[in-house]
Amino acid sequence: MTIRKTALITGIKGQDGSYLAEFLLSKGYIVHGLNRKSTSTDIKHTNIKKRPDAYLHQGDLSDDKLIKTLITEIMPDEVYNLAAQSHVGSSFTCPTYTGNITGLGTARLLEAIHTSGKNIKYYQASSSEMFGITPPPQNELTPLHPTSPYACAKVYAHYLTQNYRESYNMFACNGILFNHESPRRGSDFVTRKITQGVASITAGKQQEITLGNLDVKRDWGYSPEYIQIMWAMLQLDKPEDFVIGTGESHSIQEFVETAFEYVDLNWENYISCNKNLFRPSEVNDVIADTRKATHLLGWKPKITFYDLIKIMVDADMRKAGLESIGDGDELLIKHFPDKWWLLD
Ligand code: F7E
Repeated sequence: MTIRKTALITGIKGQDGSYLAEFLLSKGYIVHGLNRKSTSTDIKHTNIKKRPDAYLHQGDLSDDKLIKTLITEIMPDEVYNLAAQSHVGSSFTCPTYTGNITGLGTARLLEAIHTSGKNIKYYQASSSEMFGITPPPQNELTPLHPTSPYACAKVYAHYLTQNYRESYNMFACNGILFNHESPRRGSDFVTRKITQGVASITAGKQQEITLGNLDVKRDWGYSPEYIQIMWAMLQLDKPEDFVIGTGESHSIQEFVETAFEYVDLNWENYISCNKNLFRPSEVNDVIADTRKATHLLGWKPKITFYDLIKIMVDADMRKAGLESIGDGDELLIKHFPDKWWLLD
């Protein structure tokens, strides 16, 4: 008889958390998820709720007692810490909340795992934002130079994860993930703001999209691919940190141009810029150097920048009550014939 594994996912209602839950359920895991009351993303997590092997717990990483109770009562085999105040722009206006959830929340989890006495494997959602102004390409050895309260909190959590690994021999890994998107991305992140806007403009429900800095560049990949590599890290013989990305960067303007081109519109007629949306300090360019992940985990992303935009625009076209263009859906079927997540 095979013994089923149990996982605890913090941030289960978020983009990555919901995909990861579906992925682990498809692998036969029992999944527990922590989600905060006010999660604002539009994820249909009913597919998780309805599953007999999935359990949702309400609360957040500020609650010491809850975290300890969850760990001691569930005694999971694997913990995926995906919860965070993850909006970089907002972290400038709520730095203490960001520090408490994104930084200290990690300390609460690691300590609860350490004192539980069980060998629980731990995945920490580290971020390319930690590299800040350090020029690309960035890998596991690149110096960190955070440029936002969010990134500072992530740096603390990143080093603490390494510290628990080294001090207590814990199986704890940092996945330094570069931007990864999907139709489940919250609409306050730039990619979804654009694809939702494009669909809404096509449907005649919106006139324009107001954005901030169009010149900055990001290394954007597809979330369902990234959550599988989180799991793969915890299946290794020894815990290590990995940079995960696509290895190429594109500007916000390129994203805008491509998304409008897909629906046959000229972006210049629909985009306005507002300086109030600029951040006090920026990460100008990031490009993942993923040689380590390619070598040890076989990391090779399938979805390109252009595919990602098609997938996201198609999903938002459907949500806006329009026919999707079609390429995006075809790409999903081609690359993921055994797709374990629901069509958004
Ligand atoms: O911004 C610029 C903005 O908010 C991307 C999070 O998942 O990835 C994400 O962080 C860029 C920034 O993502 C708007 O200034 C222009 O340079 O989509 P974003 P992010 O800040 O890169 C990392 C890896 C994480 O770890 C984070 O948790 O786009 N930008 N105009 C805009 N950004 C937003 N949000 N809205 C705009 O109107």
